Amino acid sequence: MSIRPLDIKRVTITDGFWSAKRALVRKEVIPYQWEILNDRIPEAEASYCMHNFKAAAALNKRAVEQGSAYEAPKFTYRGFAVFPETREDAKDDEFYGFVFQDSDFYKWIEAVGYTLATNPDSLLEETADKAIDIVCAAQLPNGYLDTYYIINGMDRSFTDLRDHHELYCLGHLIEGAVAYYEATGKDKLLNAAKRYADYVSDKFGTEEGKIHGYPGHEITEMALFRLYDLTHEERYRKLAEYFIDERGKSPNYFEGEHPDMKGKPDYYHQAHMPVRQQTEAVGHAVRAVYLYSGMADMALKSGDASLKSACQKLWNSIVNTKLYITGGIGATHLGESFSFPYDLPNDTAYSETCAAIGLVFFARRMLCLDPDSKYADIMELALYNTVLAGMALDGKSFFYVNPLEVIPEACEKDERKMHIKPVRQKWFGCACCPPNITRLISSLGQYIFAEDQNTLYTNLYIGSETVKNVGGKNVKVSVMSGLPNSGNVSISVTGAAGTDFVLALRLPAWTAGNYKVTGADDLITEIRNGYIFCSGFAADTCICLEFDMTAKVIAADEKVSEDAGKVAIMRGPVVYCAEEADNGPALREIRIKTPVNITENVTDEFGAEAIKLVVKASRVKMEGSKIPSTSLYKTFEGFSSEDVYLTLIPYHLWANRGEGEMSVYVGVEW
Ligand code: FUB
Ligand code: ZN
Repeated sequence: MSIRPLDIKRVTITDGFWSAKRALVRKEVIPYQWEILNDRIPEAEASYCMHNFKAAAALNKRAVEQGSAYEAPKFTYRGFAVFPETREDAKDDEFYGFVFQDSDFYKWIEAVGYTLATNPDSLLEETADKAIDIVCAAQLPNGYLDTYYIINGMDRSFTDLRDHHELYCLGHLIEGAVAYYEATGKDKLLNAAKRYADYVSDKFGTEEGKIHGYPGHEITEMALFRLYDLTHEERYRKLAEYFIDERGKSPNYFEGEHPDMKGKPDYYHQAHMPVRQQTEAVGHAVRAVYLYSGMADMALKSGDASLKSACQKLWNSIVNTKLYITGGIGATHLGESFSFPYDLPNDTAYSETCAAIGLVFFARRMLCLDPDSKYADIMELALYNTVLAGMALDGKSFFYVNPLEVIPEACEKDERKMHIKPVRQKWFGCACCPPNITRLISSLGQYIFAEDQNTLYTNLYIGSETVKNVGGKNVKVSVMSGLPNSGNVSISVTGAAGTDFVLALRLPAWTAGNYKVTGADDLITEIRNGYIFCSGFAADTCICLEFDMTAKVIAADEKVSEDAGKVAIMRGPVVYCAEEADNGPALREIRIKTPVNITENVTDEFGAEAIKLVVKASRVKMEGSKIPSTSLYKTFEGFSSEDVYLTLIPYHLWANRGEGEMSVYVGVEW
């Protein structure tokens, strides 16, 4: 049995918390990112994204004026990422940025699509249409569209699938084009995406004479399934399946391009073995969860049990051994990768924002493949913590890396921590994360509910409304939610009387079974797979759920050595952290007193109502004599301790009050 997400046009979000975030994305983030893509924010790193499309379009145009198809120069390798000294040094006809710079526009237009789907805006649409004209003008007559090779030389196109992201850019182009088409009905970008996908489908496959490779950075797989869903054109589904089935075959395709890889298992690209045999999440974390999302899509469409089983094992590998409490994944900056099981360092954590977003994609697909609330729990965890932490409250600066412990001086001076920024950045040369957050928040409507023929699943308790047709009758469901501050949720169901409508209400794992349901007495209820299934609606009904939001003290598994002797605090799905702004420096000295007594304080310090937590703690110092008195070491003679109150704030709000120490895990008194 499987379920499916709802089209975002069917979901109206009315939520207090999320509506404000979505309005921010619409009014501030999307316009800001458009300025960035056009290099019009001098104090932010330059993007060159639109510059590249314009450069490629100009080359194309010139060729047409000369009556010939554009012939790219012979390929010159200029580097994986090339930036001019200054913006003024940028040449009109050169490519700048990372090889995958095109994808930043594709993510942006995807976010614009979702936004227009729910909030029509003629000015934004006009800007987007003009941008699409530029992008389409860059496409070669044969359908190829990747400005890196169009500008630098087509003769090397598809010769470095491992690193050069042409198929990744196709994936993002498809995602953006489909979202824009579904919102506006305009198919110019969609046709460009289809033409590029057709070009790729002619070139790749198992047949003789075709390239037997697959994307070095996954996403194309899930994007092609999406294109198939829209167009029902078999070749897109086949190409996606081919990419998934081909990965990991021996010899590794990438060895042909990079002979130094011979004989080395290719964990980084998840190409170390065929995907159905993979059981441990390994390699580059974003690549991994994008692949697993594509695999789950394929399992959903094909009913392939071995693929479903691989997805479940990979899911378990992540959730049971490689997941930060914040919903972040990818512990090490070395290769932006998963580390070995239980290796979850706090102060060198990578936990890329894109990886948490990819985990949300994977979770939603797993939920559809294997309807169980455990997937929604993780989706919610990633959303309320790492994903939200990725963006500042004003929507104009971002985290790429999401550590769980920060000492600002260490980020500057310790080479092992230089990937960590103690404050959000206005943009990045490699800017994968900011527009990824934008597209996720603007598509939130896809994550709240899911359905099968008669059942509507509520997966995230986000205030919203939808209508489901059951046996020809429209059933309206409205959710009002106090999350993340309060656990009170009410769900009104109208029009269900006399239908076979079933409402499946998720029971979040964080309640640990402490919840109350009222208003469902006249219904037939059954608890299964982490949901209460309510049926037998005889009249309009309002069901109230009261989820226990008492803050909980959480300890990591003993195998996580980094967290030994420490605890973290969660309230509902929200993870808390201590900041220097509330507690002063040297957070390492603080020990929470047991039994832990937590007080909640409402604050509006962060622009909207939030809950701060306060716990009794002590600042513990080791006492002893130093000889000489300046010595780094002393003879240990015992502890001195001072009673303090430790204040904690939601992790997603950290670093909005300037630079300072932060820690999710805090020592606890034994
Ligand atoms: O390679 C494209 C994107 O850039 C990846 O997903 C991120 O991890 C960053 O490396
Ligand atoms: Zn990223």
